[in-house]
Amino acid sequence: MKTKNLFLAAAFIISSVMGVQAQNKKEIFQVSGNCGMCKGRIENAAKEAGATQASWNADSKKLAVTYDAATTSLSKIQEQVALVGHDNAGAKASDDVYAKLHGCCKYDRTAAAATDGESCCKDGKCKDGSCKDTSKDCCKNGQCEKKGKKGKSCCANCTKA
Ligand SMILES: [Cu+2]
Repeated sequence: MKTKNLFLAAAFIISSVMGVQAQNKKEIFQVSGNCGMCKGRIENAAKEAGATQASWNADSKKLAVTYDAATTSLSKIQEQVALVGHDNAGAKASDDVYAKLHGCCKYDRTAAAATDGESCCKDGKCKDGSCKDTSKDCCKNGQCEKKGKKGKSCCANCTKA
């Protein structure tokens, strides 16, 4: 009896360890959008593509996803998010789908273009003239951020270069 219990305990521990190793990956990437409706749409699309967790932040425009790399991939998630109308770091929505988005969801595509690394940042700094607020001189993931202050991107105020 004791041996059996020990065996069960060992089996349980081994299976939990293997469970943790179910190739769970966490990624954060940029997704264009505006409002709560966008949030629901983006997160649903990510889950439809196999993400176990998806959380989009309307301020930072960042989508955090958790997924099992054995069943889906980052690009699958990004393509699904684009399929429902939201440009993102890995895929671009078609003009048709974008045109059908609710009025409040029609994010500024020119501003989104300005948040990519090339148009907004150069050598880790905001390009001259690309950001109105030149005190925000750090670039991270293609977005300008104020030095030492995490979060809010000043790319929202970017003027197209
Ligand atoms: Cu919206």
